[in-house]
Amino acid sequence: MSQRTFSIIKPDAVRKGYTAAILAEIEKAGFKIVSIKRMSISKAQAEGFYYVHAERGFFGELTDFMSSGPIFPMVLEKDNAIADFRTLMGATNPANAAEGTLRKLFASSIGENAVHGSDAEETAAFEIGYFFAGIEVK
Ligand code: RTP
Ligand code: MG
Repeated sequence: MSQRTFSIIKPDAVRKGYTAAILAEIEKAGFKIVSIKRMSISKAQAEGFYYVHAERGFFGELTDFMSSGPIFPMVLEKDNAIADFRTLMGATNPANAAEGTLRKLFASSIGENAVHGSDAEETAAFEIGYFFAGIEVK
């Protein structure tokens, strides 16, 4: 059944000029790009997005990084989009990511790992609503 997920091209990948190459892989894998924009977020906005990780040791580093430069948040659609995008993205640490995955191709470290993808239906709904107004994702 058709499903939506939320993704971000993170600041490291944007800085390195990988945006178009990542979007090409996403489309090649069968995802429809429903909505996308370029923006920068503040540290407080990054903290709100990653609030589930607030108690983790890497939270400061993660939110500094996510607010360090432009990002491309986007909404993607396909059958089984949430799980299939996690597969396309690869393991959190690119050293463990499978061949052909976005993190294997474009990420450099566990902290600077090129892309985000929602991990469940509830998080996808929260994350889409965090970045996009309803009228942008019709
Ligand atoms: P994401 O939420 O960004 O899609 O990544 P994920 O599900 O694969 O990983 P998650 O456990 O949700 O962690 C969120 C992001 O925090 C950074 N991280 N750093 N230094 C560390 O040990 C560490 N662990 C996680 C990563 O950038 C990860 O994507
Ligand atoms: Mg996550």
